[in-house]
Amino acid sequence: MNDNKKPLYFITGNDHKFDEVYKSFREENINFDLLQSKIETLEIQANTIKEVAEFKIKSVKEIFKDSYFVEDAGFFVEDPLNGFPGVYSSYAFKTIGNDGILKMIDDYQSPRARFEAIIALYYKPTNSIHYFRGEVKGSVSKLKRGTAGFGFDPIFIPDEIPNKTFSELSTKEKNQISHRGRALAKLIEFLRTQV
Ligand code: ITT
Repeated sequence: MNDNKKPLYFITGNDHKFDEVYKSFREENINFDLLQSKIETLEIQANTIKEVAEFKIKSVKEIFKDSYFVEDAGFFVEDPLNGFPGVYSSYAFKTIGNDGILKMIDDYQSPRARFEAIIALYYKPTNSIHYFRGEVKGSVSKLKRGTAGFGFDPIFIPDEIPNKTFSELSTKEKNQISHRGRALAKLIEFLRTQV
């Protein structure tokens, strides 16, 4: 850790998420050192990912003396699944996985989906919570394609790069257009203005 930089903790048990955020972070010239924490947070079942993130960040308030953030994300198949799995993404991925989602969509002509991410930051200098949202819209591939990334990446085709799934992009390419990358850009902009 660079001594001149302040620690900033990203609390996540998901190493893929941390890796994506870390790669974006290290390209930015900001005065924070990003560290991963796998401390247990309380994860509630709620109607929006913002509520999940809000509960999570408040549940570890007394533990950190430095600033920290959590990030909650969801995969929403708007058409034809009316937003499923959304807030149930983690559970749906573990149980039915990408194959299960593809089976539910079946031969539907042009399925539409989006990823949404909410970063909740607990900023210690002012003892305040800040939220940063990111979204990416696209379609669902007929088959799983690609080997990079994680979760629903092999079946999501972003509108910005309509011939590739997220799993066929490098981390850098994914970060430029992804829900997480977009939320992170807003967090970084905020942190820049604070130092
Ligand atoms: P945390 O410890 O940070 O909570 P998590 O894996 O539980 O990690 P989320 O609840 O934020 O993460 O995400 C729910 C699920 O949504 C996750 O398990 C993935 O299956 C999926 N997901 C989230 N972001 C994704 C991405 O960028 N690409 C593909 N799938 C993603």
